[in-house]
Amino acid sequence: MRKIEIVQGILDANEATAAGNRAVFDQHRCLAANIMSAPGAGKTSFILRTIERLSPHIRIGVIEGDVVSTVDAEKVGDIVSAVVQINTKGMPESCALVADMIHAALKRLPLDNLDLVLIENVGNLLCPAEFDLGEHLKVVITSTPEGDDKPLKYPVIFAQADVVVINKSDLLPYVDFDIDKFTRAVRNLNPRAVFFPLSCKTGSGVDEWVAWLRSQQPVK
Ligand SMILES: Nc1nc2c(ncn2[C@@H]2O[C@H](COP(=O)(O)OP(=O)(O)O)[C@@H](O)[C@H]2O)c(=O)[nH]1
Ligand SMILES: [Mg+2]
Repeated sequence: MRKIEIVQGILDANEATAAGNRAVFDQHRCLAANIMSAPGAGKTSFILRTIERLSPHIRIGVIEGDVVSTVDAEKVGDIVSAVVQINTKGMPESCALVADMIHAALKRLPLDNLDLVLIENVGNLLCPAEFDLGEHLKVVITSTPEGDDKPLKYPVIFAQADVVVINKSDLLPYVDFDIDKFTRAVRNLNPRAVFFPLSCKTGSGVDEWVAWLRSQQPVK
């Protein structure tokens, strides 16, 4: 009983900080997207493609979460200047970003001059589902080589998603991934998610995602 109270306390504190973060994003009319997936599904590639299509018309900042290393932040830093790296190793929650980390990162981003903040969460389909960061959009990426059963194994994250990206569509001829089966499994958990099958490698399908994202942008 006591343990449950403690866990609930952590989640309540996270909710409060997340609400504060959301208020800061709203105040700056800045759209925030939390990008989640298993390691290697294509979060960094997706962020790079999105920046490539929207910048400089949409001014983009990036928060890069990783357990260790600055590899992704360096890649993103080549094409965008507002990048903050968070390494979660040694922090109380190392398997996901939490609202406190975003609160600290926001102080280091020029929010007055940004329209969109993309947050790359730690590669994991379990922990990130537990922590609201104060984002407006939860984007869950699955990639075709992972198989089409992931919504059955990790229902919480798919149930929360506003956007489900099916990445690596270029590999569909080579892997067993049934898009209809996958879509049905997500729909059973979540009737409102928007789907974008695409390939960050070839760029196919990226325009549809970017057009939708632009439609979500608050007017400055
Ligand atoms: N074939 C193919 N490979 C991709 C695609 N998107 C990403 N990759 C590759 O998948 C690997 C992991 O991508 P990355 O963006 O680092 O994934 P992350 O760990 O989720 O950030 C890299 O080798 C990418 O080049 C895609 O659409 N098709
Ligand atoms: Mg990455």
